[in-house]
Amino acid sequence: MNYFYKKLILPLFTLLLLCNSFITTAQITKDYDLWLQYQKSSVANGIFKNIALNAKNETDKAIQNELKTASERMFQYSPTFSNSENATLIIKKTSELEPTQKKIIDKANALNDEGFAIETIQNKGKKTVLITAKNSLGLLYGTFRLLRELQINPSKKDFSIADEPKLKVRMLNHWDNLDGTVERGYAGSSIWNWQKLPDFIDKKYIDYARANASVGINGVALINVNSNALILTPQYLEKVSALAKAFRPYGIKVYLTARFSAPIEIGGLKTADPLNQEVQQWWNNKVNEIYKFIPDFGGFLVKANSEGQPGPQNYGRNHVDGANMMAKALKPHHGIVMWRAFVYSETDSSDRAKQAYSEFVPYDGKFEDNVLVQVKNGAIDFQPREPFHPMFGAMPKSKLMMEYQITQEYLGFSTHLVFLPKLYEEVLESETYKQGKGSTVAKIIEGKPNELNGMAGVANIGSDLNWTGHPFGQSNWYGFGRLAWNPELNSEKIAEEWLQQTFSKDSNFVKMISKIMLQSRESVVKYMTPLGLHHIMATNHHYGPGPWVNDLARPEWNPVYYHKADKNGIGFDRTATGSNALAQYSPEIAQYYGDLKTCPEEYLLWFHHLPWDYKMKNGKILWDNLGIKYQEGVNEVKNMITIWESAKPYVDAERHQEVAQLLNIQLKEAIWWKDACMTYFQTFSNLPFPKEMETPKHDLEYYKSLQFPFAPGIKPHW
Ligand code: GCV
Repeated sequence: MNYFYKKLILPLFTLLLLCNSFITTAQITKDYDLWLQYQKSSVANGIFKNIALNAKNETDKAIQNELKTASERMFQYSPTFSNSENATLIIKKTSELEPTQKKIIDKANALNDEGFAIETIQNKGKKTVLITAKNSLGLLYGTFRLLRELQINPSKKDFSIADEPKLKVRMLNHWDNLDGTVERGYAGSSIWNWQKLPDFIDKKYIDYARANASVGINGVALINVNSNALILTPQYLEKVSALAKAFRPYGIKVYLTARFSAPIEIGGLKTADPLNQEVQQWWNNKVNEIYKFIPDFGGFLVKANSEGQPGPQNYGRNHVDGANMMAKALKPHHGIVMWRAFVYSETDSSDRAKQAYSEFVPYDGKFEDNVLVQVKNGAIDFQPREPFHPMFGAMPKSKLMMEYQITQEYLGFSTHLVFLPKLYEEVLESETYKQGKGSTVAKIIEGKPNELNGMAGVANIGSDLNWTGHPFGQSNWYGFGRLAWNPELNSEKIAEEWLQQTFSKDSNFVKMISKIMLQSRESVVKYMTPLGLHHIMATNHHYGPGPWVNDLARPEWNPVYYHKADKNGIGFDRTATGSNALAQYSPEIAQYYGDLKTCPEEYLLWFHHLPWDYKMKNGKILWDNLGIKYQEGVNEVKNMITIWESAKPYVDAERHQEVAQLLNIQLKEAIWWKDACMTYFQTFSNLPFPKEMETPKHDLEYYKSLQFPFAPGIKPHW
């Protein structure tokens, strides 16, 4: 027995254990590697055999490392880096190329500083791929582009690409707190380990930088806009400087959120009044100190006089006074200020959707030229669907940058599969008509040639092994980066290329799964806030439905403020008979949304208050349509589950199972949303549920009784 055990059972058991740990490690790697999987290719490609790259700086070395990893994983050989005449791939700045390459030199030199060209050329009679750019960062972006092309088509040999970013500032805003929690974070805790910094540089920081650079993200605001002045003290600046050093080879600049009251809190001053000379001097000194720690520091991101944060209005001053004070301190160092326009006031009783416009538009043209006014995509707050923010196009003499949310605060946290580039694209493509036809939101934020412009996304990244909580959350990080590089990109293309790099190049798979990704945003709108409903989420944590909430201190914190349901009907009248928020848009848009004949059903209850029996285009009444939409949302999630099931042969078992489990949670929650909202609204409509809708399992009291004091994303209490 002992012999049998030693010779047979033990080795078998060990083998099993090993296999198991191998699977687990492989799984961790796949989840962790994001879209930089560099999957083993079945075709041979010698493109990386002999690379002419003269690595002179840290960015060049980052290029080398990336190519080595990619080549070994995809084609199972290590590249040789030399300047040999037999190069299979040449990576050189335009200034280093022979004049015989004039055509491609001119092509690359015509691009902006971060642009690059990739061309297949004849070199000593042989086909050779050349990546060229004005500087190392352009070469890095060119390398990542080549790697993307090869991940999608490993046998590709002919290239003729020239590309450059349309926006200068392409950044992630982390809402990470110094205690390691993440406001509206659903993927674990913060990835910044402040306690171990500056001495411990986690490999994760480098992989984070690689992922960002691969899609062109070039800036990171490290901590929450609800800021803590401590981040500006030398103790923390030393830590920030270590992160900046780790990110620098990848072209990523570090930005900090600046708490407006910092001169008082950490500076010992009695005031933070922006017109006070001592305060201005304090910021000048502070900025000089920051640049000593971080010579390429990007600048400040500021949330002021918003949701209780301090700001210039505390001293009877305005946003221009506050922003320009910081801008003046940063200007000598080429730093910028991103001043957020997310404001709504407890003393302003007008429609919350109008307040940011009213507060900011009068100051058009008054901001310093290194100030970007950072505007959320819609006027309320990152809802599943909002019309574009009326500030876009309304401040032609100022620079406006876009703020999107990548983390899914109002879109099912990290448990729902929702492909957000579809939402981003819808906003970017919106016509503002502010500067005539064709002045889309994308064109507005692109601004005038060579001027400062940008896009920010509130990160969905955390300490989870897969970074984003949901494997498909990675596509939102990826897609945000791609659109920040080029706001005119198409979301379908983004979905496809992400799937090809992250999961499988199989065309059946890509067709099937890109379809569910592209439909997923509409589904979440249908099962949460159909027909233009908005902000009816539960209080504070925003997890699940709470349309009944009506007892919060400020009126605009209550969902009842937004849906205005009563026995006569539902919806927010923002036409001239109501809040007239429509007047903030161009006359074309005001007319389009204001007229019930043209207003798209998606925005019906955003702009109109309508009776329950209002006849809609399909001949059915509003109440029935509401139920039908909720049900459609639920049905579409069921369909996602079926399609994902049939994708099993194309996806590794672990990630397949992960997504399958999450989709089941999504279905449960979609049903919860439908049932809770329809049961509540029925108390006003007094009408039976439409026959198309599955009957709720519980009564309203049950849905109202559900409490989630420990839902993630809010300040923890123990
Ligand atoms: C960081 C919403 C969120 C807050 C967030 C705020 C903002 O209100 O719920 O968590 O605060 O937006 O964008 O400043």
